Amino acid sequence: MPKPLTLYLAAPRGFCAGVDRAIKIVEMALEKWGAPVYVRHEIVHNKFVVDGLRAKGAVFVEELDDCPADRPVIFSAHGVPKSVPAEAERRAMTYVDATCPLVSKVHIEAERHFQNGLQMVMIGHEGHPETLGTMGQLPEGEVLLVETVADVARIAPRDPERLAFITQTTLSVDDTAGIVAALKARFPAIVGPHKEDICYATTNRQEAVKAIAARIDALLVIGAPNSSNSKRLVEVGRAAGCAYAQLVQRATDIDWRALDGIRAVGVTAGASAPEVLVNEVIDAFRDHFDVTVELVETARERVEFKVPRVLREPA
Ligand code: 2E4
Ligand code: SF4
Repeated sequence: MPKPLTLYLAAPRGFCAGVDRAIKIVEMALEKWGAPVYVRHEIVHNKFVVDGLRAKGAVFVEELDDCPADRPVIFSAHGVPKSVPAEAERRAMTYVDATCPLVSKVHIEAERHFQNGLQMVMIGHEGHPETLGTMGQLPEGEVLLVETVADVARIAPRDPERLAFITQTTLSVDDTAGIVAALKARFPAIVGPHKEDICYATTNRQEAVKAIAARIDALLVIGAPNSSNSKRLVEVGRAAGCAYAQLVQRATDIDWRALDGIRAVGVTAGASAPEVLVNEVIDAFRDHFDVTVELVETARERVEFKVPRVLREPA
């Protein structure tokens, strides 16, 4: 007899409005221009999504240099440095920017502070495409990157009185609050957003994990190892007291021996993870346990973003 297990399913989870839009952009570009359509960087950080679009004729590359000038190219949801569209224009390429509007909002913020003569501190993860894209909105040296509270003590701004901060959209809400507090303590004149630039989807997915953390013996986050927002959900689960919290790309990644004897499991998915993989994981649990699914919904999301006009017009 399989043992009883309560599976707490977090909501919201999975695709956000920016991911929905980015995937739609690639699909609509393929319909409009036919294959191949080039995509600079994984459109979103999910192998399943990328493989699906590749099968329809999308070609994923890391740099614009790897794209021929006579085929359309799409920039990923994470955003690109200003040099990328500039180079596409120089080469007279057709391009569509799938940067999430909430990432673009941060780009505009950075530009505005720069125009006002402020140097920027960005809270983000070094090397992440969103961080590279946001820092790349301003000239070299205008954005100082901090990843931790300890980094705040290390930076050497030009003028501590003329500083602003911006953040990556997918950070841990709680860790970021600590970094913002350290910035304000060291640079009382620093200006910034009301709290940070973490988006609604990141915030809501972390809140949902916190709501289930106390009830579960294990947490599985469906998402890719390069997905920042998904990795943050694992950390949030651990910080909220769930000792066993793991990132899994799909059901085959689940370590069933580690889950032996559990009575309650939490399941969520990062903003780039499709719901089919959530269903696959739930079905896998049904093969091992007598499962009761309980939905734990902490927010309802109604955000939708339009695709760029060029894709809404006939070819
Ligand atoms: C763009 C901005 O940034 P992250 O690594 O979490 O990206 P991922 O593709 O996993 O999620 C979608 C996304 C895209 C989130 N923020
Ligand atoms: Fe946009 Fe937030 Fe989704 Fe990122 S996680 S794509 S910022 S809505």
